[in-house]
Amino acid sequence: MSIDGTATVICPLCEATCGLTLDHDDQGKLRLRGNDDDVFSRGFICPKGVALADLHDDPDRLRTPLVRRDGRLVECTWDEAFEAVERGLGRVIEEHGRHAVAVYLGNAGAHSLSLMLYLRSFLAALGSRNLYTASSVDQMPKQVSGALMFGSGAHLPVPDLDRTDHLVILGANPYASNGSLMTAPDMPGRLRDIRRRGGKVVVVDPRRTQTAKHADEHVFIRPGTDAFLLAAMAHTLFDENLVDLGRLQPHVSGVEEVRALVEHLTPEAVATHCGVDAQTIRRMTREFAAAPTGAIYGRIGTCTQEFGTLASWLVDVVNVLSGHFDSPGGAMFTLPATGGPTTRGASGRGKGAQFGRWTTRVRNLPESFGELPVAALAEEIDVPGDGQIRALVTVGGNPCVSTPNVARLTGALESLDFMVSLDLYLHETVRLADVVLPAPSPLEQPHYDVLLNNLAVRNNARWADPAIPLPATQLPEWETLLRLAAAVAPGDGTGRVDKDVIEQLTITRAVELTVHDEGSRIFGRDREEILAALGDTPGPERLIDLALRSGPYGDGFGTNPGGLTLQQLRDQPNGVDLGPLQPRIPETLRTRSGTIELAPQPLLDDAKRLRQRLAETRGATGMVLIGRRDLRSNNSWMHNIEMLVRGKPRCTLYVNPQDAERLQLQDGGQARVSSRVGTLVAPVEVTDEIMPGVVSLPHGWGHGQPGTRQSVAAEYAGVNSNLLTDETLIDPLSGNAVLNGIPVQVELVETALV
Ligand SMILES: Nc1nc2c(c(=O)[nH]1)N[C@H]1C(S)=C(S)[C@@H](COP(=O)(O)OP(=O)(O)OC[C@H]3O[C@@H](n4cnc5c(=O)[nH]c(N)nc54)[C@H](O)[C@@H]3O)O[C@H]1N2
Ligand SMILES: Nc1nc2c(c(=O)[nH]1)N[C@H]1C(S)=C(S)[C@@H](COP(=O)(O)OP(=O)(O)OC[C@H]3O[C@@H](n4cnc5c(=O)[nH]c(N)nc54)[C@H](O)[C@@H]3O)O[C@H]1N2
Ligand code: SF4
Ligand SMILES: [Mo]
Repeated sequence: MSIDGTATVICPLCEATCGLTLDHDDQGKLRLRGNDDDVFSRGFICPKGVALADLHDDPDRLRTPLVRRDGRLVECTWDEAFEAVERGLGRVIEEHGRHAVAVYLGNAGAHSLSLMLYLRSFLAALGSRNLYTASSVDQMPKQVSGALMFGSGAHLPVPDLDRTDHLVILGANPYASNGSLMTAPDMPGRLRDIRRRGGKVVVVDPRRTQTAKHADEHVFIRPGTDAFLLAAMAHTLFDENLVDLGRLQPHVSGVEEVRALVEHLTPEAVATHCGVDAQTIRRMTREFAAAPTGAIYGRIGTCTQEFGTLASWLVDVVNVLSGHFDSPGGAMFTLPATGGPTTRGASGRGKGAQFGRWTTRVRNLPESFGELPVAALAEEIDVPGDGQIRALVTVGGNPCVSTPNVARLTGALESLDFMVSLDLYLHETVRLADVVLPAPSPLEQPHYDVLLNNLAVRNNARWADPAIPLPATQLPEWETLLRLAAAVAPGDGTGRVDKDVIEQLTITRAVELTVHDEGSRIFGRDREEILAALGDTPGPERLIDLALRSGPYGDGFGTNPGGLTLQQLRDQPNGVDLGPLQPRIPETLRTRSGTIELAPQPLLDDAKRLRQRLAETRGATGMVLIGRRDLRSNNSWMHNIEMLVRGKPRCTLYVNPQDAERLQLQDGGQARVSSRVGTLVAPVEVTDEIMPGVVSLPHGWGHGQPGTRQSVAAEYAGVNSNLLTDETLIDPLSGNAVLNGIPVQVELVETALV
């Protein structure tokens, strides 16, 4: 496929949202480079961004729908595929009801514009409570704590990276991940700049990561103990009279409750448990409080653990108590151009958060933000009884690789009556489907980062049209979702619902919600006037146009001339910079009290577990497993691209030299790792990067299974670390899976001499 001249692209692979350019090299091959003129990323690119061309050209990538006939997946037409979906899901709905059809939305749901805007049309048509997403193996704890403290699950403070003097990073490795819940292209450069301007970067992690190696200080911590460390930091702030709410004083409630809670969680009380000495905790706290500006930032390591919501909450408690919140250089809220839950509704007050409106069938785990914990998906399928899930639709995800206890989940999926997958590849999960629908290559999709721009460290708006035209044989993903919606919609008794009717409903409903939203620029305007202004072209464009024009910087459909419109972004393909983050308290708060609720009751209740755990833990504990990420992979995918996977094997077990000696493990040898749920064998890499008592294995591997079509990935298969993670271990408030700090046994595998 060829393109004319140069196109701009926004990379949808990770959260950094880099602006790229696409053209051809001298040999006529597609070539991606960093876009030096991009207002946000200024030319940054990583190896995965370059590989978007290889992804596009990958012969293994799905390009036609597949349907299962006589046990085998064979090519079919789109019409045949949707007919099979209608029959298959229709039968399950008829026999077992709508809740018997579950949906798993994977990580692509946070990156693909079509998925962000149109999955909800499908979900509305389906009407099932069984929605599962990658959020519950990721950031759900942060969303729950954000909702309890500030009012919505989108209230996720981000460090004001470019102005901070002191950044404390817990459980994140942005040198590999390029940042998460903190959208910032070129994390290494931005971290370097903090130090160049005389600031300090501290990393708290059970592993001395690349990020730690480039920081001023690295502190080892026992996995799963961040909440204890943070509580002790809060204690120190009270104890040493360092609490200073500053400008936020009138907007914060619950300070005394927090003081009482952390009274006994002294640095001395938690030191052994955390593996961090009390003096270090006190010094870290003093330095943080004394810094002119600062932010504590926690990510995967603080979320995907037993005390995930408590740790996520305490990150912001310490930020608020030390006066480093909602001010330049501190933890701040983005003001996204397309608006969202942090801008919608009346200013400064809202309904707060509500959880547990329904629960899972087997374990009674509560819903959060309309979804259920994916750690419960397998049992919802394989435990017989009323309300059992009988069909599954997976979209942009690979739960048979990415979620806890994949062996059980795989068995459960094999037992389903029907399964549909919408994805780029025929991978470990998709191979189990009865109908497979191909998504277009990222270069064939339009892009606007609706979700990640909520978390950007600088306000900006950037749009990219598809760089490469969609082949005639392919459907845009939003249209696939509309057709899926049509296939399951209840209808009005007169026959089939048409996808165009659902599209019309989608845009009409979006306009209706916006003209009824007090926080929007078009509050009270005439619905028909706005619909007419948006035009007749279906698809994501007019939904984005609506969001931009009615959003905080929008043209208000005429009331704010010169304000943002989609056309304006099309005219400025390098994006529009909307300036540094601005203080947003109290305007953005949506709690019932209209304050930052520093001590929500569910968190105070859950915090009892901290005291219990300290009382229980005596002395040495066994080995625990944690994960890691690598710059050249993207969770379970991008492993089918030779230039990203070749070289030294990366799916290895990191073992500290002390443990290696004790267990007689050798670098390059093999170890058997076992947990409550499974066993695997992995190659050993002995390194003092990892702290004693902890081993690390990356997630996302374990390829080459029968029925998959990823020939390169099969050669670099690796092992699946989620054979070891345990679906019964969850963070109770959020239902988030525990993926770090898994108790394991590690032993030598004698390799026979050949
Ligand atoms: N042990 C352990 N397990 C983990 C983690 C961990 O740290 N440790 N991390 C967890 C986290 S944070 C996450 S987010 C999950 C991610 O786990 P998943 O939800 O499984 O997501 P990915 O592995 O990123 O897979 C994304 C899939 O989407 C497809 N895709 C890409 N773009 C598109 C598109 O535009 N449309 C469609 N339809 N499909 C597309 C890709 O081909 C790929 O198959 O893994 C979790 N699992
Ligand atoms: N190249 C690349 N980039 C990615 C991804 C990818 O797979 N590859 N995935 C994307 C996704 S979906 C996400 S969610 C983000 C995640 O972005 P990050 O949060 O930066 O993810 P990781 O690199 O896994 O870093 C997690 C760190 O937590 C540490 N850790 C483990 N347990 C604990 C603990 O109990 N306490 C503390 N303090 N630390 C702990 C680990 O050692 C590791 O260094 O990355 C995104 N970007
Ligand atoms: S850092 Fe992320 S967004 Fe930027 S090029 Fe790499 S994968 Fe793409
Ligand atoms: Mo994630």
